[in-house]
Amino acid sequence: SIDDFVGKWSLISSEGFEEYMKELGVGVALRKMGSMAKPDVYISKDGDTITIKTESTFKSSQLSFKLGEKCEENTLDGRKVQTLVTLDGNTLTQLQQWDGKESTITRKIEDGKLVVECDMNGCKCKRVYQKA
Ligand code: DKA
Repeated sequence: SIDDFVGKWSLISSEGFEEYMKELGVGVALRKMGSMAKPDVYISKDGDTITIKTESTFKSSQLSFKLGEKCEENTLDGRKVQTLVTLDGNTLTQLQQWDGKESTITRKIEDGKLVVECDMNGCKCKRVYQKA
């Protein structure tokens, strides 16, 4: 359930993030900072509203949404996207759409860790967070 995701999470590993950011169209300076950042992700729930807050030393972002309801998201790299988050089984899927493009971010709990997988045009990255 969504309750499994609630908590503070710290990044412990990251694979392919640089390539994913490149595919998103993120510029070189921001990619450099993005690659070095070790963000903390706070996931909380208030009624049926879920909030995912990402905090790093260089940039932070916050997204609040209800499952199955489209909302507008301002991403860390400055995209303004339409976002739809759904929960299928134990996988939280975030679909971002903008300018005729799309990217998905899935999150699941595996062995007590938060596993985040991002995909843009088949360019995938995997980031693992542990409970802080
Ligand atoms: C994560 O939560 C992945 C978040 C993806 C952010 C994409 C843009 C970052 C640009 C600095 O670990």
